Amino acid sequence: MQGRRIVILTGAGISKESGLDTFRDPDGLWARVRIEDVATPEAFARDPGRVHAFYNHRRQTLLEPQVAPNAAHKALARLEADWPGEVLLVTQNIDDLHERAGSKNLIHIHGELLKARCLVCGGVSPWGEAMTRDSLCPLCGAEGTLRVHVVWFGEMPLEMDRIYEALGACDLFVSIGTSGNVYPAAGFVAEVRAGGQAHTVELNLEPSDGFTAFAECHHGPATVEVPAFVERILADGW
Ligand code: BJW
Repeated sequence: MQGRRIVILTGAGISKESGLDTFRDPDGLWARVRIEDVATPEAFARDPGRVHAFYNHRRQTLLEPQVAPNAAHKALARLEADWPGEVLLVTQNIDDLHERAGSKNLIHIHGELLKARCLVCGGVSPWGEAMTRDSLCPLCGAEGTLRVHVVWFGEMPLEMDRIYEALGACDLFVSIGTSGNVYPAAGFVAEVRAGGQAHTVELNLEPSDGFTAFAECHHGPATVEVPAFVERILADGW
């Protein structure tokens, strides 16, 4: 197993047991707010106050003391530390629970809740407080030009070249806690399979929309399935 490369994709389901909402479960965020009102560039242009309020609330929740990495986040950090090859973690999540668990080789394909981006200078800065229409850019000083550093529908996800390169070269692809509704992430398993070499695994509470594309599936809570899977991979490979 020396040198074999692993790519892991995570979604909102991995952070559910840490106290953060998913999107498309019956109690998820999209059951309470409309995507068109909070998660598109058009929504932000129309009503920035509403979009700021949506992300301010989620940032406040993320920073509550009881929200912490769970056993699944920690198992993936252990995999990266102990695996004798590259492990790339690609998360759709904008929370920082993978970093807090100790993951280092990590791409936030949909951005980060604890960062702000300035629409004037383009700079990205750490941001841990409420954002308003009057907030000042810490880098250029402009007023009212900040937005949360996340990727909305219709925008280009981040670091796609690096991700597709890793997908094309990996030996194992594991998808965890994602419903498989949102592209391009939902298409990663097909990309890997087109290469023909890698083993593909889904770990999710229930079968995702694209579960038939995976060679192996385990359905149950992430805090159970992910540590068990990591244990097995570190002991026996796949
Ligand atoms: C558990 C669990 C537990 C629960 N244990 N599991 C038509 C066809 C194809 C594509 C398109 C199309 N029309 C438009 C598009 C493109 C569009 C898209 O995909 N739309 C679809 C709705 C069809 N995509 C885009 O616009 C993207 N950009 C783009 O495509 O650019 C062009 C491009 C071209 C070529 C190459 C590359 C790019 C941008 C998408 C941006 C998504 N943004 C959001 C919100 C912003 C961030 C935020 O506010 O947090 O990102 S939407 C939301 O969905 C969020 C998530 O990251 C994303 C994925 O959700 P996720 O993580 O899968 O969560 P859920 O809730 O859906 O699923 C949770 C799962 O966990 C469930 O299965 C549960 O069962 C499970 N679960 N508890 C384990 N305890």
